[in-house]
Amino acid sequence: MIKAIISGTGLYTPPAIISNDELVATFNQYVDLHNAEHADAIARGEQTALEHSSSAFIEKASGIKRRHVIDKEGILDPKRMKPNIPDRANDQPSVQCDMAVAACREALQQAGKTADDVDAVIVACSNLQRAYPAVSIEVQNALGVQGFAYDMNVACSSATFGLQAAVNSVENGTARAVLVVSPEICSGHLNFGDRNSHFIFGDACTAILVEREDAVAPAAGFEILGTNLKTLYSNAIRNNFGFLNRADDSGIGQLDKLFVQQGRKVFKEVSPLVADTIQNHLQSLGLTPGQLRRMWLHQANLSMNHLIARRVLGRDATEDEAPVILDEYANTSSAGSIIAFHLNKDDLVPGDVGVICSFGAGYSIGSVVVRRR
Ligand code: CO8
Repeated sequence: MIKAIISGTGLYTPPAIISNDELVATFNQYVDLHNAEHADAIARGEQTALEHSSSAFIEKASGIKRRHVIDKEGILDPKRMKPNIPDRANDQPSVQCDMAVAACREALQQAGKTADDVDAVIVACSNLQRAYPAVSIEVQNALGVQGFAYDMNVACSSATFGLQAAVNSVENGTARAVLVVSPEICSGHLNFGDRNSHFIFGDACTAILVEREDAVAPAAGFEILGTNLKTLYSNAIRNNFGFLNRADDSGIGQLDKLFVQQGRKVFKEVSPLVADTIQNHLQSLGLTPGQLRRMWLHQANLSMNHLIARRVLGRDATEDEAPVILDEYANTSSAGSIIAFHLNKDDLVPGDVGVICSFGAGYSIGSVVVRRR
């Protein structure tokens, strides 16, 4: 049987950074403007005054300290509260394509490969900027990859689900190598006027090169021991933006459709599911949690990751065992666990076993167990 190897990873980090203090200052200005504008209705009890946000709350509740974004000025304008990303002509590369190409080039370079060695590109992410032509085919064209490409979306689990698709293609011989790339522009779909969620997300793009074993030097990369995917329907995290919105005459369809969630419910329901999924996956591979050298977990909430790691290991994990990138990047949806892997994999020694695990909307959970070669 052909084995699949992760031979390279790449990361594109937008240079612009927004600190919690900067985000909160804008949010509070927005609140003051809003409350002043609706002062009469608030005084009559017809509207509720909006409340200020706080950096201390954000860091304590989530572990997030700052986030990288595609555009800072637009988000920090209290009268705008969204990134300013100008439309591009059809003959120009899209923003997601630019991010994807940068991340893919790093993954190829790390693996010592070129576009000629790759047969497929999967763009796997939470939000795609258009329906068609597929962003993945645009990326394929920009890189000069022959073969095929397709887009897929499983929210925060897009990259791990994409990894399973890549492993399948490599193992069944339909592709020698597959790039799985996740250009996440979460700021484009975040309600920066919602106190409960305005701080949650950031932007980034990751890429992973999956190759067949015989194309990779014996001591290079990570062998993929197994992938395990799980989904369970839930309305607790939703994004109702869609092509049918304009077909609704009630007015509801025309409202801006942005990310919404019941954060506490998600926390409580998803954490045990994730721990069980990892444990069951390890067991099915004949491994025990004690053999895990590292967990590259989805980066949504620090306490959630502590809880999951504790449930899996039966004790608290050190930061070396469960690295955190959430403080710097915030939640970058499907890119999060891959950023953690990309930045914290080179110190592992041959034989070390780790798990890349994503979780999020759907609900969706993806577990990928790897072993350093
Ligand atoms: N500043 C100050 N106080 C605040 C703020 C704020 N910004 N926000 C809330 N509070 C207050 C509340 O009013 C509440 O006050 P009180 O106790 O008086 O009622 C108190 O703080 C506690 O509020 P919560 O219970 O809401 O706070 P939590 O401790 O639960 O923390 C979190 C909120 C951080 C959101 C937390 O619940 C969490 O992280 N949960 C996990 C969520 C998660 O993992 N979600 C995954 C979603 S991502 C995904 O899968 C799809 C992504 C697709 C990408 C989309 C791009 C946009």
